[in-house]
Amino acid sequence: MKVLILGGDGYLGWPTAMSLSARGHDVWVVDNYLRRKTAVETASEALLNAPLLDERAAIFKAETGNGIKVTIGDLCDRSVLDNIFTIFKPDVVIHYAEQPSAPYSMMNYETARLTFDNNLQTTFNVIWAVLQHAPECHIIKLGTMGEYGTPNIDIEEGWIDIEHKGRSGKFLYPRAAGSLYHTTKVLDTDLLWFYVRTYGLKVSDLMQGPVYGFATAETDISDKLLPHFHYDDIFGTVVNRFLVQAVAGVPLTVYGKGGQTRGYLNIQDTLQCVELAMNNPVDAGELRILNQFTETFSVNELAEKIQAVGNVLNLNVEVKAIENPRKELEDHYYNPIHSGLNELGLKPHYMTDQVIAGMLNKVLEYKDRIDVSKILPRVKWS
Ligand code: USQ
Repeated sequence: MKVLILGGDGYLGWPTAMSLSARGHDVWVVDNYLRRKTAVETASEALLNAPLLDERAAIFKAETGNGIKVTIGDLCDRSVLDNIFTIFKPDVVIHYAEQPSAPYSMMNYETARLTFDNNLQTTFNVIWAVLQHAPECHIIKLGTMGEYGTPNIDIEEGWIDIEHKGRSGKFLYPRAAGSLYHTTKVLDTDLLWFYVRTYGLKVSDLMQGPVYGFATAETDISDKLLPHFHYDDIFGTVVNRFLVQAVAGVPLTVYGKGGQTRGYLNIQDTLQCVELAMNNPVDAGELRILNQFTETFSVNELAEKIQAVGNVLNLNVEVKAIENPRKELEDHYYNPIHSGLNELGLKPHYMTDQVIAGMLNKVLEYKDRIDVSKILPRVKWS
């Protein structure tokens, strides 16, 4: 297939590009290096210095013979997508091109505005590029489990049947996001749903939980092909942060009571899920929503797991609850359904002790690059 990946420099975009290119697809990536720029501006540089896209694509080509086309451009500028769609006419577009950090979106007016403008404008331009140049193209959009929040009822896969005053209907599951970033994903879903039901677009919206890890089949070739790996309070997600904290000798930063429960997945499973969605396209006029995670943990459970494995590796890991910088429930019901991707054939890579040990050992190779001043939370929700 002809696959266009938006946000191809990112934590997930780059591994997806390599994986699909290695499987023989014709892959084109676009990125404007927004993440690299915002990371420098907020003193949140990643653990590993990933080379720029052209260099990574050249290394990948030299090592495997598989090509990845690269365009550096801002998807808020409509002409970037117009030009690529005119030449390439993709069968599928995988849309990761969003500002993905909840804390970044909550820093101040400028970061909130950038998150809002970038995420909505990019999704809007993707919709219009598909409408005007390739209406058969399947849009695979990365959403987030955070769109649903933590309601006191089971979370369905995107849709809910409601009976009301003797009548019934199917509706988008109620959303209650906990940050402006997560709210932009709610707005994306509504925008896509409008264009799906009105113009017959084909969309898969993947509600992803926090992803962890860095190893994929292709990253074994060279460490220069590893994705960005953030451990700072702004772009690092909880598992990756705890791994680095364990190695650095910093007590694991459990926010508040630590009962916050989320659905997690290994980076290898993101690649699988996206490929499964791609190989099983939806019909015209369908918005398919899939909850994308493989297992749920509370923050306390994650801390205990990483502490236990870290101590086997003689890391003397401590865990310390600190004041929660966010506004979120710290003790709540959480039962999200996630059968859709399993039915499509997902074979999960679970967070076993062996997997945790493998990740800790990789971080240990880069221990001297850890800057502990990037670890404690700098952004508060109020
Ligand atoms: N947390 C801690 N300690 C830390 C960091 C986080 O206790 O040092 C807690 C948070 O308070 C939260 C949970 O861990 O309750 C998850 O936080 P996170 O930073 O790992 O994830 P989050 O900000 O929710 O966002 C991440 C990605 C985002 C994705 C989302 C999926 O950055 O792009 O959409 O995970 S989800 O969380 O299911 O919405």
